[in-house]
Formats: sequence, structure tokens, C-alpha cells
Amino acid sequence: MATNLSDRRSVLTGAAALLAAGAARGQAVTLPFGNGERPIKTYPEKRPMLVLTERPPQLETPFEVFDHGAFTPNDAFFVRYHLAGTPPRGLDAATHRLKVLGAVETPLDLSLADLRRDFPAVELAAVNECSGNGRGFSSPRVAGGQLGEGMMGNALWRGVTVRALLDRAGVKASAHAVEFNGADRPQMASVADFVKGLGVDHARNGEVMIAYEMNGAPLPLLNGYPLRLIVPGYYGTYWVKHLTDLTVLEQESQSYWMQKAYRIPDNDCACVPAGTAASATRPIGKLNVRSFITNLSDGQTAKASARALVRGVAFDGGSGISGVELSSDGGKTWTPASLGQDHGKYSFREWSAHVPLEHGEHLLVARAKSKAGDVQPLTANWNPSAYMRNVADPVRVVAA
Ligand SMILES: Nc1nc2c(c(=O)[nH]1)N[C@H]1C(S)=C(S)[C@@H](COP(=O)(O)O)O[C@H]1N2
Ligand SMILES: [Mo]
Repeated sequence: MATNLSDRRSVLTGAAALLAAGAARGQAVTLPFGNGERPIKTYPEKRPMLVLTERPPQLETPFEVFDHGAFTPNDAFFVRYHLAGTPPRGLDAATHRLKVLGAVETPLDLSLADLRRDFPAVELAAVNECSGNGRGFSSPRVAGGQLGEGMMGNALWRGVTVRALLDRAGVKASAHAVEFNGADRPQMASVADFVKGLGVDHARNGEVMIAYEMNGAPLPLLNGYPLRLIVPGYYGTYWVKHLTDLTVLEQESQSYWMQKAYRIPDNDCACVPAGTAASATRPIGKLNVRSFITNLSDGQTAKASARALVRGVAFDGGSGISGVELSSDGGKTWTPASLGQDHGKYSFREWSAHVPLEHGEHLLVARAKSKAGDVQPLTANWNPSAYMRNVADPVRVVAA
């Protein structure tokens, strides 16, 4: 067990131990960066989670959960909201309505029963990751929620495609984009409603879906009950919860959450020199390739072995993972990992490797490569919102 609180991720191991012991009142963990203290609390349908803010609820998954399989249990899945008064009250699958409006031949107004009865069910495993996952590790630090690495999760989503709905409504030839709105509404006129937009071809690609189930159960309230948008391969900001309206537009979405927020530097790395502003930006898009070691945490003591098992998960924005390499010498030499079961190109992919861990200190580094050819960088890219962090972070272990 780690004792050095400045060690990266080490106190999450501490959190795991606390959680295993049963979370009593008043417990907290300290993430290994400035102002990293987080209370641990339970919420409806959730096991004890790390609390960034209570109003609105922003809850991190305890990191050790990711060591227990490719799918993140619903009761451990992270939670992110923007607006006061969330989650919205009075949501009920029996009375909820989903409307398709705007530039369509026939506007639709559907119940969940209509969705289940009149449209084919589809299922897809996909990672939901918040744009700022790992922001707390950004150096120099940036404004925004100082997140550890628990703002991600993988689930099996079941629902209907947006394409099927749009085809039923009949999209007009003049259509350009689709806006998605949920039941949470701003409580002050100065705050913009949380609305996201996708190009009409993206929305109609047959993969973007509206889910009513997550891992074989209804969506938890905090993860979007009773309906949410799934945008496979795209950052969580697009995955609108408590979905009520699809509006087909003849121009691009003018929503604040598209035009002002969730924008990245408009270049290949989505990065700029540390401390500088981007001269041009674009809306955030696909998930960066990323991997995590899940069975060892920074600062941990491990058993010395000629063949120590190291394992974790990897994912990218939908090309799929082509390989993961592991280094036990800080990146000088690399060993290919074996990949676990393929649950689809948008899913977490488990991986494992054996490396010699002689007595002493080792710097473990995992580095994933996507089928599109993208590889995690060994030094972190920087941007003003610390979005899309994907550096291959070293995990220091002492073998004894
Ligand atoms: N209605 C609504 N949907 C939303 C948000 C929100 O504030 N309101 N936040 C988005 C963001 S930024 C993220 S990262 C994901 C988080 O999904 P989760 O809370 O189910 O983990 O929800 C997205 N959908
Ligand atoms: Mo997010």
C-alpha cells in the first residue's frame, strides 16, 4: 500500500481499501495533485464515489473498478452535469416523451413503449469519457474541474439508432445538423441550456443511438434515465442525458455548448505551447487513444518476480486498438501485451503482459496504438482546457 501521498494515483489505492472496508461517513481521499481532496459518498443507485461537486453532481469512479473487467458497472459509472438543479426531477419512463422536430416531413412525439415496439433494438459496447478526464494532472494547471482518471466508463448500450428515428420523420434535403436536448433546463436566463449538435450525416451514420438500457438494465437516473444519446467514439459531452428533443436544423448548431464551450485547438495534436491560447478552435470530437495500468498503482510495492503480471484497459475513438506495449524501464524497451476479448471497436480492450520485476524500483509505462495508427505520446500535450489528455503515464512500483 502506498504511503507517499504525492505519488500519482497512489491514494486511489487507499480509496479502494477504504471502500472495501465499507465507506463510513466523513471519508475522503486525496488525489495526487493540488486541492485533490475528495469526499467519498453514495448517491442513488451508486456505490461510494469520489465527489468533485455535489451541486451539480460530478462523481468519479474509484479507479480500482477498472481492474475488474472491460465493462464498468452501472453503480460505479461516473457522473457529470453542468446545470444547477440536476438531475432533473420527476423523470418517469412511463410518461417520458421523445420529440423529433425541425426540418422533417413528419414531426414525431414518441413514448418509450413506441421506441421499443416500432424501432429495431441495437446494442453496442462503447466508452464514455469526459473531455477533461485526468485534467488534474495537467501541468501547468488549468481552470475547470480538477479530475482524476475516473471520469470514464465502458458499457453495453441498448436502444434505437438515430437514423431509424430520422428516417421515420423524413429529413428534408435542406437538413444540415441535428440538435439534442435533455430534460435539464437552466434555472437562470443567463445560463445556456445544455444542447449539443452533430452534423446530419454523423447523426444518421447508423451508430449514433438513443439508449434506454445500460449493461442490461434501465439507465441509472444519474446516467441519463430514461433515454440518452450515445455517440460512439466521441467524448462524453455529446452523450446528452434525459433526452427529450431532436431538432433537425438547416444550419450548424448555435448552442453555447458547441460554439463557446468544449472547443479544442484546431490542429492535429489539439495542443498549443503550455500557457498559450489557441488562435483557432473547433468543437471537440473523437476520443484520443489511451491506456491505463489497472492492477498496479503509482508508489505501490509489488512482489519481485521474473514474470510479473501487469494488466489494464485501452481504447480509442473507434478504429480499435491494434496493440499495447509495456515498458518496465521508463520507456527504453517495450514488450508487446496480449489483448483480451474484442467487444467491438468502441469498447475498452483489456490487455496484459508479463515483465521481469527484479528487486528495486521500476517505471512501468503502457502505450496503446490504434488501428488508425495513433500512438500515445510519451510527453503530455497541453491545451487551455486540458482536454483529450492521453500521455503514456509512468507508474512507479517498488519490487520487494
Ligand atoms: N442532459 C445532460 N447531458 C449531459 C451532460 C449534462 O450536463 N446534461 N453532460 C455531458 C458530459 S460533459 C459528459 S462527460 C457526459 C457524462 O455522462 P455520465 O454522467 O453518464 O457519466 O454526459 C453528457 N451529457
Ligand atoms: Mo464531460
